[in-house]
Parts: sequence; structure tokens; C-alpha cells
Amino acid sequence: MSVLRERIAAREALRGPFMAIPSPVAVEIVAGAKPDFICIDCEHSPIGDGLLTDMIRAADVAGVPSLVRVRGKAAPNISAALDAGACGIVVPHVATAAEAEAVVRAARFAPEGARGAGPGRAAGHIRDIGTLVERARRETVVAVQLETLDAVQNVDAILAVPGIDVAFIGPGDLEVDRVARGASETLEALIDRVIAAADAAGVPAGIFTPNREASARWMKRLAFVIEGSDALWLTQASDQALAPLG
Ligand code: 3PY
Repeated sequence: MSVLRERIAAREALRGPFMAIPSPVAVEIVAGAKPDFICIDCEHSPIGDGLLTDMIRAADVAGVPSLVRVRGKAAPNISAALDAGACGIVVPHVATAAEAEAVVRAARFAPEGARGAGPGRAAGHIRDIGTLVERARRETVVAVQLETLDAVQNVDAILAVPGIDVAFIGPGDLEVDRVARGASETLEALIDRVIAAADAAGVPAGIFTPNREASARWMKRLAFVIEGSDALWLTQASDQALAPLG
């Protein structure tokens, strides 16, 4: 199987969940269902760096690539995820070209960026720093999450930044921002604008979906989908299992 970054660039149909339950066991369970990837969600969970490493390790054992949605745009969040061995990052709330440039700088080694070559897990604990740099140049996935009106406004400039692999749409946050700011454009129209810009820039677009039905609809149009989460599934399953007996 080719690496995730190549599969994304080839626009293979790829679908995987967020993992928000802070547990390598949860990763093992979900990885057993053979998703194309998992995306460990540090933005909306209490997953710290130590546990993140164990969750990536569990995904590696199962042969499932792990992306990490980092806690925020700051460079230390990005390097912590990549040094722990994630094959890529999803960076929330990217809204300007300058922010996109900072993401690429933090995520890519020179000459594309300025990531520090540290002796972390991704470097075989210093045994493989040369291999790390060479592999990361080929394999590290950089996804920017576009989820505000500002991001839509600036989408052409954001996607003109070299080194971005996925324009990932966050429809939930985009809708919150749209309503809060009283925008007249519909959510669908805003999403269409991002997809059109991504097509024009030659950058694959992706989107978050709440369930498999929504994924089936979106995957007629987009190749990359993050669907639901382990926490969402556990919520739904427990509500159903513990509903009052009829
Ligand atoms: C969104 O839909 O805005 C998301 O961030 C999904 O987690």
C-alpha cells in the first residue's frame, strides 16, 4: 500500500474517523475495522503528548496511518505530533495565507520549512534522523482546516501556499461563524466556494461528515472524508443500548 500522502494526491477515496477518546485501546478497536487512516483529535479532547504517542503507536501496530488534529496552530503542537510519529497533521482554524505559511514552516523540513530535526520517536530516538528527514519530505501530510468566513474569503491565497496537501472543510464551525456573523451566503454556497478554489489550485479538498450516509453523499464529490468519531459512536451506541426498555 502506498503512503497516505500519495493516496491523497492520487485522489483515492479515503475515509477515517476522528479519535477523541484518550485511549490506545480505543485506537486498537477502531483500527481493527481497517479505516484508511485515523485522525487523533487533540483539538477537542484531553489527549496529551504522552498518550498521543501511545495512540500513534497503537495505530502503527495495526498498520493504520495516523493523522493528528493538533490543539492549535502554534508550531510546538505541530512538531509534537510529527515527532511522536504521526504521518501528518490537520491544523484547525487556518484563516489567512500567513497562517498557512506558518503551518508549512512548522511541519516541513528545510528547504520547504523550518521543522527542527529532534531525537523523537519519529527519528527512531535519534538512530534515524537522516531517514526521518528524507521520509518526512515525501510522506508528511499537511492539511489545513478551513472553517470560518475569513478562511473562505482568503481561500485562494491560502491554497496558493506551497506544501499544503488537503483543504479540509469544517462545516460545523463554518456554520457557527456564518450564523454568528449574519452572513447571507448559505453554508452550501460557502463550501462550494472552497471546493472550487481547491480544484483551481490543484489541492485535494476534504470534509468532516457526521455519519456514513453523509460520507456516501460527499464521496461522490470529494475523495477525503473524516467521518464521526469514536466518542460520537460510543455516545450513540450507549444512548441506544440504555434507552428505556419497551
Ligand atoms: C467542523 O465541522 O467544523 C469540525 O471541526 C469537525 O470536527
